[in-house]
Amino acid sequence: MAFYFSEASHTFGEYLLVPGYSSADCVPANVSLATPLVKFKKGEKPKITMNIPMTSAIMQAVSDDKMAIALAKEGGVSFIYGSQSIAEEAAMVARVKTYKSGFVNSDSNIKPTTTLAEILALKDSTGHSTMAVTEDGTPTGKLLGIVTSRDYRVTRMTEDTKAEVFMTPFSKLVHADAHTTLPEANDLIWKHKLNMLPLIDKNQRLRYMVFRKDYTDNKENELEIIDDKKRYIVGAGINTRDYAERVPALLRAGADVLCIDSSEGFSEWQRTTLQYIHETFGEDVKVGAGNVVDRAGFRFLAEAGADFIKVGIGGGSICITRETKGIGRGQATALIDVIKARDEYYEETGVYIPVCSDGGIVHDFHMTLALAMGADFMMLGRYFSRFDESPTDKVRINGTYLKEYWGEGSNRARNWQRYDLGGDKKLSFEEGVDSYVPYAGSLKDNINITLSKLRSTMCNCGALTLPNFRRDAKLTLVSSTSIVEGGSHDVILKDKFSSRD
Ligand code: RVP
Repeated sequence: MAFYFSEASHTFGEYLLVPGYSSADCVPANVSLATPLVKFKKGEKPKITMNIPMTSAIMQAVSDDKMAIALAKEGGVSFIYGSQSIAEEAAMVARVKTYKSGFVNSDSNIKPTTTLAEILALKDSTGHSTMAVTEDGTPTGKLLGIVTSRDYRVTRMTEDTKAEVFMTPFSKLVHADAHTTLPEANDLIWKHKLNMLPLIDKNQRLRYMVFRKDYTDNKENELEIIDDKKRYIVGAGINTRDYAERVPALLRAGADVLCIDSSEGFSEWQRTTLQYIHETFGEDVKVGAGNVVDRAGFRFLAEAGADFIKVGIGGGSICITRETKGIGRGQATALIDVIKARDEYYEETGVYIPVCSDGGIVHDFHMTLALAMGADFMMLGRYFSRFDESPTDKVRINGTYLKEYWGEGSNRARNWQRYDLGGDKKLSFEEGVDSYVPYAGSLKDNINITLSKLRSTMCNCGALTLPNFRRDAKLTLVSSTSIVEGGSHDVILKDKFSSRD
């Protein structure tokens, strides 16, 4: 006879936290959200610690190099999507690792012969008014001058006027050597009252631009996570088919951590992949695995050598696996079960394997509940897809700005490796949808709000660190009537679009 779990499976929305005692030092400013990304032995430190408990999903619509840089600046880690060629994925990783905060690679470049009409069109498409005039029009060509919107007057000049007529020529530019540090560049910007300082090499070729407007941004990333060479930390998704080629390419590009991206991880393919990577490249190469939804799945991946384990099947916002295949488990119940297994494993072996709650976060408080239930961090798709930094298009429909967001199991992504059960190399049926999400602005602004809610709730529960939060949290299941009581009720809302995030 089949096995039946004694308890129904629940989602985050069915739980609430009951506050605990808060002492006077229990204020949001004292809260640390530091959390391990990869496994470690009792008494030792993990190889990678994040400063916030957030990773961005291994998805085409979520995690590219731009997202990875923005999230690393705030203290979390992106996993670059693996459903692209090995060369393209490695190039994205390399772009994160070579990125220098505050040093911008010029994206608006023109030649001396570029006309005013072309300059105006370029400004419209990039949104940037500062343009480098280089000999060959490339971002690293010989710098001959700069054009900004202060150099031309559209009403007084004909559209065929060439840049060389009105640009600020190189002879009049304040510039600096390519090896200038950020503080030195900022000093020059202040001293000469510049908006932008070009950095050039010994052959006068443009290397970077440092902007005055970025000055505050460069100073504000207290939680950023960097490696020992001061480069941003980045993760990358892999699959259980082409790992022998993909993994070395990603490691060469500088990936700090890998994750097997699969809808269901309790499989021989995951064990083979983990063992191959650890035997070939050593235990120092860190690889997460998943997804699982119960104790048995956790034990299996722990014993196979996973460096962190992801929990969640069918709870993703774009995921239709439960409807299509009838597999999965309520995210909260799955997480609680796996957390018990993690703690048991730690007791037995002295090895702590971080657990990631992947998918199904709808409101900010769901993250707080996942952490209270014991998750070390979350992986989020929909949440990040709404921001400026996600790779997808922003579209305006009926006066509202939306961003596109599609599942890796949708026909659009065609990430068959994620659902691979050893058969044909194709997606036999869809397990994800193609959708829109409301556009929400910048990652930084949104994360700040989310994390301030999290810190505030932790203080209500008397916890200043995540380990203490999960140790002391008191959680209660709520009835459907008390869920109604939890929202505004029995009043007529003035603003029917009030946000509940
Ligand atoms: P969400 O944050 O709820 O949007 O969920 C994101 C998660 O959904 C991903 O991290 C992944 O585990 C899962 N996913 C991605 N694609 C699909 C699909 O097409 N079914 N599911």
